[in-house]
Amino acid sequence: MRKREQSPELDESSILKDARKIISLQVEDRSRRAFLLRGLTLGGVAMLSGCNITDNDHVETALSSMSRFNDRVQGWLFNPNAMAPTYPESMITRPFPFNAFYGIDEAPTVDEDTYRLEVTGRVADTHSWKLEELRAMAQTDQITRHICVEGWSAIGRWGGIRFSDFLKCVGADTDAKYVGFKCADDYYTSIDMATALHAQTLLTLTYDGAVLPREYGFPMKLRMPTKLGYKNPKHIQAIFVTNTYPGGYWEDQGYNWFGGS
Ligand SMILES: Nc1nc2c(c(=O)[nH]1)N[C@H]1C(S)=C(S)[C@@H](COP(=O)(O)O)O[C@H]1N2
Ligand SMILES: [Mo]
Repeated sequence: MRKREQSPELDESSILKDARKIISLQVEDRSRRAFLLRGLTLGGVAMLSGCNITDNDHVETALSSMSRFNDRVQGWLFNPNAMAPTYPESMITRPFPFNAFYGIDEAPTVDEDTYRLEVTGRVADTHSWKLEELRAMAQTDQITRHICVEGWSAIGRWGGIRFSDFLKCVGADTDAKYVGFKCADDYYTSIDMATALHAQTLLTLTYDGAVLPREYGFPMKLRMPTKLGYKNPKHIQAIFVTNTYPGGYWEDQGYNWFGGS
C-alpha cells in the first residue's frame, strides 16, 4: 500500500473500536481474546498489516486483510482430529433457546413436499435432493453445546447425516476452499473445507429425536460443535462448493469468518 498524508478526520478511537469488532476472535477463549485486543494499538495494526494507516478506507482494507489473515491462522490451527465435548442426555437444555436475526414468529415455514435441497459448484452430482432421499442416508446423533456470541450457550441433541458422507456422495471437490449455504430466510454463511469434513459436522434433520422443528431450522441445520452459533445455518436451501470466498450474513458485518476452534 502506498504512503499517504495523514487525514485530519482520522479518529483513532473509532477506528480501534471497529478494529476490535473486525478482528475479534472466538468467544470460547475469552482471556486470549481480551489479551490480544488490549494489546492492539493503531500503530500495531499498521505494523502488522504493513500499511501506513492514514484514512478510513485504508484502515478498512488493512483490517479486512488482517481479518482474512486471522482466518487463515485459525485455519492452520484447526485440528481436524480434535473432537468437541459431548454430553449426557441429562444435560440437555430444556427448552432449547431460539435465536435468529428476527423473532420466533417470523421463522420461515418450509413446505416438506415441494422442498428440494440444491447442490451446486464444484460437485459431480448437482441433482436436487428431496427430504426422503436425505432421510434414507445413514444417520447419526450427537449431544453437543451450541455457543452464541450474544452470550448464551445451550446443550442440544441433533441427528442427521455426517456432512463428509454427504460431500463424498455428491462428488464434492474436497480440495476446494469453501462450502457455502443459502437459507430460506435470507441468511447465508460459509465454512472452511476442513471443518466441513470434520467427523462431528452433521447435516441435521432431527432435534432431540424428532423432526427438526420450524424454529430450530426445518428442514435442515448444519450443526458444527467446533464453531460458534452464527456459523450453523438453519433452513438450508442450497449448498455450494467453491474457491471464491462467499462470506456470510454476520461475517459481512464484521464477525470473524472462521468463527471457531
Ligand atoms: N437461517 C438462519 N440460520 C441461523 C440464524 C439465522 O438467523 N437464520 N442465526 C444463527 C445464530 S446467531 C444462532 S445462535 C443459531 C440459533 O439456533 P437455534 O434457534 O436453534 O438456537 O442459529 C444460527 N443460524
Ligand atoms: Mo448466535
